[in-house]
Amino acid sequence: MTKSISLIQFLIEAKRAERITGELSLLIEVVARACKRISVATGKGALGGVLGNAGSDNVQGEAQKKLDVISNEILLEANAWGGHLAACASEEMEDPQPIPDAYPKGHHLLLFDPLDGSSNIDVNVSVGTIFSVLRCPDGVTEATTADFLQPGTEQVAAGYVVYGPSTLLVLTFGHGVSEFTLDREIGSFILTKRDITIPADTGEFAINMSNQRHWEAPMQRYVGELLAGTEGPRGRDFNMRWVASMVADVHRIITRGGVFFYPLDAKITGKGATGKLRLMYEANPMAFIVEQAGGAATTGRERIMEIRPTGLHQRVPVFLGSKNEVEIATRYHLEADGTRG
Ligand code: P6P
Repeated sequence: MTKSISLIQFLIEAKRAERITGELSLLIEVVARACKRISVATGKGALGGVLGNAGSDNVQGEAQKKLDVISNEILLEANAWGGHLAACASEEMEDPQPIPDAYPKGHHLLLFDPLDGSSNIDVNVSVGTIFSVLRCPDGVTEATTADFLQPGTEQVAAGYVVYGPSTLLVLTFGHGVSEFTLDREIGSFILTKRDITIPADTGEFAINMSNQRHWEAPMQRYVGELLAGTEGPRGRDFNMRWVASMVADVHRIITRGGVFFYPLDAKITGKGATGKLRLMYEANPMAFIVEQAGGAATTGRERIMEIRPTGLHQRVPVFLGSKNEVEIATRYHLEADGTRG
């Protein structure tokens, strides 16, 4: 039987190989430990008295689930005292939270969606935590929102934990993508896949079809061709999946390929918004992971990781997954804009 490698051993080896710093390896270990606690909380369901709404709204005016608030608190408390962070930012908090003065500050900024897909909690569908790590600008001890507004190419690590039939951590720090499975008997994340790659082609797409009548013309064209199957220009049939939990949909793509879309639509632009999903703690970390696995991630018009952020909770369209499909859908949008021959 091959010797199992725990997350902490994997991180120590990466530090020894100078692929990450000691501070970053501590940060990742602390986040993973916090996610073990979130896994326990979500796993209790009704027995834990943690289902339903918290009675408050997040910064986007969305009703917060009790587990949104609990998960956010778990991540903040776990990261407060280790000396690896200057500040945290979260979907659940309007402004960044600095590390308390009682504790030493580190050189990293941590952003997270503590419980993405939480609308699925009450119907027992997989949810997850998404996190992104940036360097705190040199000389900054009291990080402000402006210090977080770095493009996705500046990320030094990104990951997600999916709380499904098993609890899985998928992680990159720019040297490929690895998957760890939580062994509940020993309480450790154990390496179960390394150097994950996404096939360039796929026969499976993920999109919320109920928005079809609101999509832009190039999105109508692209999805119409997939639905036309063997009788259409693509000459093959496609399958569709939509969990409505980004972490679960992205993990399926990381595992077997596929392409995920949350495009602009008239409902979104009608509200004056620039997308549904958040750039800093959903799109950027997922884009980093997908690109490190050989996939692609655009807004339909530009590479997600090259966007220069203008706001901590900025929203963007997301096209990500199997490279060749992302490129076709993106090309249709650029052709429609007249910016690509
Ligand atoms: P819709 C969950 O609320 C989320 O932010 C993502 O996890 C998910 O992909 C998307 O929204 C689902 O949106 O409009 O299908 O409910």
